[in-house]
Amino acid sequence: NNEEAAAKAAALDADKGAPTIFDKIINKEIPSNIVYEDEKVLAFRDINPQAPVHVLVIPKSRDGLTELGKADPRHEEILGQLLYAAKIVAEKEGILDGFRVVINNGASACQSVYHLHLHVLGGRQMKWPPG
Ligand code: D5M
Repeated sequence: NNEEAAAKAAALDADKGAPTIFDKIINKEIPSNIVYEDEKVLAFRDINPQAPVHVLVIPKSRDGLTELGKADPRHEEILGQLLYAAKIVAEKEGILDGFRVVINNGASACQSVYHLHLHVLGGRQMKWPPG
C-alpha cells in the first residue's frame, strides 16, 4: 500500500544519508516540545500522540542508526543511554508505575521516520498485544 511504499522510500533515502524531520528538531529549525535533553539524547512530545503521554527519545547523532536493525557494536553505548533516557522521561511524566517503550523497525512495523527513536507511552491502561 501507499504507506508501506512511502516508508520504504524514506528508509532508502535515510540509508544514503538524507536528513529526516528529526534533524530539524535536533537543530531547532522546527519547534518541538522538549521533555528531556542531554549531550547525546533528545526527548520530545510526539506530534500525533497515541496516549496521554507519548514522547519520542532519539540520539542527537544518527550515526547510521536509521533503524534498530542497523545497530552494530559501536552503538551499544548510545542504545543504553536511550533506554535510560526513556526511564527518566517516564519518571518526569509521572508514569513510572506503568509505561511502554516501543521501537517500530522497518516498513512492516510502521516505521515512518528513519532516525532511530523510542516511543515512550503511558498515562492510560495499555493493551496487549499491540496492533
Ligand atoms: O514514528 C514516527 C513518529 O514521529 C510518529 O509517531 C509521528 C512523529 N513525528 C513526526 N514528525 C514529528 C514532529 N515534527 N514532531 C514530533 N513528532 C513527530 P514511527 O515509529 O517512525 O512510525
